This record gives sequence, C-alpha cells and structure tokens, in this order.
Amino acid sequence: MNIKVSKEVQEALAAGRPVIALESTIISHGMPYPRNVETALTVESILRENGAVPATIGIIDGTGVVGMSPEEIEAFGKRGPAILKVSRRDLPVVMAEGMWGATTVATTMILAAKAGIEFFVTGGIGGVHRGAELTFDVSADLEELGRTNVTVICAGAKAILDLPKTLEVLETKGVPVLGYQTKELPAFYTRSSGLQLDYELKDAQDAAGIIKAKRDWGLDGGVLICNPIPDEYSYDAAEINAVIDDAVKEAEEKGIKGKEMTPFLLARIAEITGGRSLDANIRLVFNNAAVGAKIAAAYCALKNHD
Ligand code: PSU
Ligand code: MN
Repeated sequence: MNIKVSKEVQEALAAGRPVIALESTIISHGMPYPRNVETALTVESILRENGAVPATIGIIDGTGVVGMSPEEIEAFGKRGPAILKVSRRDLPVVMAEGMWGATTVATTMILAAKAGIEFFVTGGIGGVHRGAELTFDVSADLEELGRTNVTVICAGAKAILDLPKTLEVLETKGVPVLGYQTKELPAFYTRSSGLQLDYELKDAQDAAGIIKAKRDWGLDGGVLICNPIPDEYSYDAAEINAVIDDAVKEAEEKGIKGKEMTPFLLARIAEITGGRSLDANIRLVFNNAAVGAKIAAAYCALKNHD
C-alpha cells in the first residue's frame, strides 16, 4: 500500500497523543489561491496551539501522504482544481497511475483510518443534493461515514444540499449526528436549519464518551459532530439562502453534474457574495479546529486511562 505517514504523526500516534486529519479538496477545490493555503496553514497552527498534531492528507504521485509539509500544502493550493478530486471510486486509479489527488471527506477518512487517525476536522460534508430523487446525486461522504471509523467535526452541511434527506441517509447508515452545544443541525453559514438533532453535546468530554462507547461496542462507522459557525461570522438565513438558490439554478441551467457540482456551487456562492462567504467559511473551519482538538484530547485521555 503506498501510504507515507510523516514522522511527527507516527510519533504522536504511538504516544497516544491527539492527531487530527485535514482534507486537501477543501484546499484545491473549496477555496481560491492563496487564501486556501493561508487557511490550511492557520488551521494547522490552531490545532497545534490546542495540543493536537495536524495531518493534512492528499495523494502525491500515487502515494497517500498523511501529514503534508507546508511546501506540499502550497502545491495543492497553487495547482487547485487542476488536481483530480478523488473520491473512493477514484482512489485505485490515482494510486496505480501515480497521479496527484485531492482527498474529499470520504477519501480523507479512508487514509486517516489506514494511518490510525481517529479524528478529522473540516468545514462541511457532502450530502444528498437537491433533486437527488431524479439525479441520484448523493455524496460518497455519507457512505464513508457509514463504514469508516473516523469522527468528523464540521459545521453541518451547506444548504446547497437537501438537508432533511441528508439526515435521513445518515440515520439509515447508522451515523450518530451530534450537535456541539446545539440541538439543531447547523447549516454551515447559519447556526440553525430548523432540523432537530438526536443529541446535544454538552462539552468535549461528553463527545469523547460517546465516541468511546461506539468503539467499545464495535459499531463500525463514523461519528459526525456538528459545530455551529460562531455567531459573529454567521449569515442571515434568508440572505444566504437566496444566494444559494441562485447558484443552484445557475448550475441547473449550465448542466453542471456529478463531481463538478459541489466545487461549482462553492465558487459561485463566493463570487456572488463578493468573498464574504469565504470569510465565513474560513472562520468556521478555525472554530472547528479548536473544538476538534479539545474533543480529540478528551478522547485520548479516556482511552489512555483504560
Ligand atoms: N462542502 C464544503 N466545502 C468543501 C466540500 C464540501 O462546504 O470543500 C468538499 C469536501 O471535500 C467534500 C466534497 O468531501 O466537497 C464533496 O463533494 P461531492 O458532493 O462531489 O461528494
Ligand atoms: Mn455527487
């Protein structure tokens, strides 16, 4: 298996210290250069400040790299969408052909699990697209959450998706969806979506206990922790939903399909809002990093105590 785990990550894992995976598609396809690189490096610093070791994951010349260097992160940011966006189905091709690949939530989970990393911080996950009853466009992220043992800390999912259907699929796949100090599914740019969640986490300890119970019971699959965007950066729901509706309509008119859909919508929303949505996006990822590091630390303490 061509996987290269950095020395720092290997040492932290061996010592039972918190390690947190980070994805590369958010860098190459989720944000424009150079803010994508600045964001990725700042997220790494925030994790370190909170006592965790970052492991940014991507595929370089057919090798899964777990714990990229700042130079490698810069290369992902600079090459951007010229790098193939790699989901589970693409992984064998990219590995065998020696290509570069940007890992999505699904493939970051796969590589993290192979390296022994149990936590992963990102912005938003993929889900069931609007109109999926006709297009069948359901992100492979949901399938992966149903089977791979990694906890993903995110800010919910964007309203570019059909959020009620996304929650239904997560339920079918047995994924605990936990609100971090909220009872509602956050909708990325907004703190609420009107959709109730199963359980509101009180704090990091609470989260660690639930994750540990799932592992002790051998219930394979991910855990999804939804941490709302900080109030001061959040959008008014009506305002951002109008923008999202326009972007979705434009995608339909242009016949955008498949793996192009999510990057297209993200870029259009950033364009229409004149970059304000990008600022919100960056802030919520920073916030997820701080919370994710605390949860991973609480979990490591519980596990090392056993
Ligand atoms: N949602 C975001 N930002 C992102 C993505 C989703 O708000 O960068 C990226 C993630 O890498 C996610 C992927 O795994 O898009 C989902 O793509 P698709 O919908 O094609 O499965
Ligand atoms: Mn899709």
